[in-house]
Formats: sequence, structure tokens, C-alpha cells
Amino acid sequence: MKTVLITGATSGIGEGCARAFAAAGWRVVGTGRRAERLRALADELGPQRFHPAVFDVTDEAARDAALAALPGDFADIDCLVNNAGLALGAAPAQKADLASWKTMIDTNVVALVSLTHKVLPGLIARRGAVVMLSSVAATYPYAGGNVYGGTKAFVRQFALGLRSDLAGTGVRVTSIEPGMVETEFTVVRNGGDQAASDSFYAGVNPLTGDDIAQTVLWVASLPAHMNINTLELMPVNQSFAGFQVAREGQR
Ligand code: NDP
Ligand code: 8X3
Repeated sequence: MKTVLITGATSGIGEGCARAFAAAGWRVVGTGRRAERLRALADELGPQRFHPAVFDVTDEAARDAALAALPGDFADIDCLVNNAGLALGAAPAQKADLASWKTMIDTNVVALVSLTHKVLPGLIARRGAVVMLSSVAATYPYAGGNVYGGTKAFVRQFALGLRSDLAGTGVRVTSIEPGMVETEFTVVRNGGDQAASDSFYAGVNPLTGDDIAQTVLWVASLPAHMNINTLELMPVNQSFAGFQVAREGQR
């Protein structure tokens, strides 16, 4: 039986991944700050299947303590799903909050790199896998995406760089790059405004956390000789628009 460590399992894509991997017969270590949600998942999935690890990914001491306390059955990680992350705000750069920018970088980049560095020796020993949640925002800039898009571009390029460094180890690395997925993502982005999130997704028929979870599980369950490098996916109703043009004298 294999073990997966999923960061951000209290909501959305990570929560969907916890259920999907558990249903497929994996042992799941699910992390997040909201202990009650992890407890509920543990009750639902059972102690043989799910182990809750409560910590803030930006707190390395708390993370290390939680990982050191993993029960023997859950201690050997075969797959790391680097999912915890967030966007804060969608203001243009010149109006953005610097503290929010730093929180996104600390969470989406620094914590992800640090956890990957910690888990990598074990993944190499077990010829495991890393699946990173990047975003379409890594590739397609949009107004207000500034630092969030920058963090997700880092995640994608870090995943590809890892692929290169890990040549010959058997470790697989994938960057998953979704478009609009209706989770708590847009509520968080808008400071807890559920109505703003509802209107963002209204009529779109967006992807769901479970859609992405099934994709992550598929990637992690492929035969050992197959590596999905990058995987971009969107709801059918989301697609591309042209460039914007600012005309002088019309501002
Ligand atoms: P949610 O807001 O529903 O879930 C985010 C998860 O990240 C939660 O479990 C949250 O746990 C965890 N998290 C955030 N900050 C921290 C922290 N400091 N420490 C520990 N855990 C943290 O969003 P999604 O499920 O949509 O997002 C998951 C990933 O997918 C993110 O990386 C996001 O950028 C990416 N993504 C999302 C898309 C979307 O449209 N929704 C599209 C493309 C990519 P808790 O609050 O309990 O700590
Ligand atoms: C977020 C994707 O399309 O909502 O990563 O900006 S989108």
C-alpha cells in the first residue's frame, strides 16, 4: 500500500485528492491549519486510510514536528501532492497590498520548496512522485494576477527543473495547471466574500475540486515509466481572449 502526503487537504482540490486517493487504496496524510476539518476527514475515511497533520505550511518547525510524529504506517511518503496555496486579492500591482504578496510567496513558493526539499530523499529512495498545483495563471497573465501568477510560474518551472535534476532516479514530477475550479479559492482571494466567488463562477460550469483530484490520482497512478510533465485543463466555458491595448490620451 502506498502513502501520499497532500498539503491543503481541508478544502477544495486537496480535500478531493484525500478522498480520491483513499478510495483508490492509498494511505493519505492530509495537512492544513483547520484541525476540525482534518478530524472530520479522518472520521469519514478511517484511521487506517487517513492521518491528519495539522500545521501551517509556512511554519517549518510545526511542519517538522508533525512529520516526525507520523505513525509508522504513514511515515514513508511515496507521493507528495504540493497543493496548499492561495491567491490574496486581485488588485492591480500599483494598488496591491505588499503583505498579501509576501504571504502568497511564502505559502505558494517558499513553503512548497522547503517541503519538497525535506521529502525528496525519501521519494528518491522509493522511486516516488511529486505532483504540484500550478495554474493557467503561470502561462497566461491576467490583470490582477501579478504575484499570484508569478508564484504559479515558479511552481511550473520548479517542477520542470526537478524533472531534469531527478533524471535516472525514477522519481516522477508533474505540474498540474487548472483554470477555474470552484473551491474556496475565490472566497479566500476576496477576503471571505462568498457572493464575489458565486458571481465569479456563475454560469461558467467550472471545474470542481473532485475533477482535479481525479486528474492528480490518474497522474500518480500511471505506469512507472510514464511521466506527465505538465497538464493544463480548463472548463469548456473558459478560454483565451486577445491583448488589451491602452490608447494614449484616453485615460
Ligand atoms: P482552497 O482555498 O479551497 O484550498 C486551499 C488549501 O490550501 C486549504 O486546504 C488550505 O488549508 C491550504 N492552505 C492555504 N494556506 C495554507 C497555509 N499557510 N498552511 C497550510 N495550509 C494552507 O483552494 P483550492 O483547492 O482551489 O486550491 C488548491 C491549490 O490549487 C492552490 O495551490 C491553488 O493555487 C491551486 N489552483 C486553484 C485553482 C482554482 O481555480 N481554484 C486553479 C488553479 C490552481 P487551511 O486553510 O486549512 O490551512
Ligand atoms: C486560478 C485560476 O483561472 O481562477 O489559479 O485565475 S483562475
